Amino acid sequence: MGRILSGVQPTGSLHIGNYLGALRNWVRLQDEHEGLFCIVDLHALTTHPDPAELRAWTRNTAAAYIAAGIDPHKNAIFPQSAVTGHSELSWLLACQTPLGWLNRMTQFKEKAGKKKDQANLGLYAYPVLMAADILIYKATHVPVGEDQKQHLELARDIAGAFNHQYGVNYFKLPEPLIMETAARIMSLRDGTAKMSKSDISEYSRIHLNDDNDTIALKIRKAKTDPEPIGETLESMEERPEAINLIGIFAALSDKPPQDICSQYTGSTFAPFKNDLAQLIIDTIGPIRDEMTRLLDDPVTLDGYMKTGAEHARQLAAGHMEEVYDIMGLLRV
Ligand code: AQP
Repeated sequence: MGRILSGVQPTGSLHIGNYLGALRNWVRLQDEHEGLFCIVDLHALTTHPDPAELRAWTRNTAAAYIAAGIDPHKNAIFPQSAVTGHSELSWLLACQTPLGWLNRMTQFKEKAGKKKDQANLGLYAYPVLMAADILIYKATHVPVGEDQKQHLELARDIAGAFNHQYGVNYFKLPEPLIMETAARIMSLRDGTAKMSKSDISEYSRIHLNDDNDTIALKIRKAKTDPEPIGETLESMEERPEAINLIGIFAALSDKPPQDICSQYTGSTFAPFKNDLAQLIIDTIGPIRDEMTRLLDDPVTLDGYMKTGAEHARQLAAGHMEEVYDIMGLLRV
């Protein structure tokens, strides 16, 4: 049985992009893998969250994992910062990582934008911490979306550099699990931009805790064009917003996008949007209700995270001792 590691940043309320691109796929993987699902609060610090909000979003993210179907009795669900080894290993791995490798990371370039000199070191070193997240548990597989592929590649390179530097075969290279069912969901306001927690427009995304009226309103307001739905996806190539809505419909109904296109060919967006809103409500509604139930009982929710953290700490501690030993750090 392989061991998988993945996480989401507690930087806001999770959206259907996080659900369709990550959470839903983790749920599908949990039967055949040992799962470690962290709430990556250390990564979130790169965005300087308000402390009270960070705590609240951490609980909210844990509740979303469980409500989406990740079984806390079978998988470890925990805040990344609860296992101090993540930060420790990150430093040890940073010392094996040439700057040139980090300079190639496109996500840093995108997130830092033109103000590169003002970006913090944490944002730059983000992929090293991600490598530590994976390697500290010797995870065999990492479910990744398109956007994280480059970071996983770097984690493999760092593991290889460590092995080479110390003449060991300690870290096995983690394999990407490219999920066929993982969908990349774009903003409801701009079909060329990823749906994101940090987008300033609330109307760009559907949160997992949106109520039914809000979901219906956001879908009604989602940007489209006056043209009817085309016969094929290719015929709609220049219409990213239309393609995105069809993609969301397809992902939620577990069908190929072309099937949805064929089903609605010639239709205007109004009836399509009604059906899409209903489909989202049917999927998200039960998750939202379960999240509310979990958040109303923080003692139980924190208890799940405590148990998850204890298991993760145990795994991590053994590996850290081995790493310290390999590197010649004297343990007194
Ligand atoms: N729009 C998306 N479509 C598909 N998958 C997505 N993911 C995020 N957005 C989409 C997947 O969710 C996981 C965790 O993401 P994250 O929150 O740790 O970081 P992110 O990718 O930066 O997500 P956001 O929403 O854009 O957050 P902010 O705005 O805080 O940066 C990943 O597996 C990711 O692929």
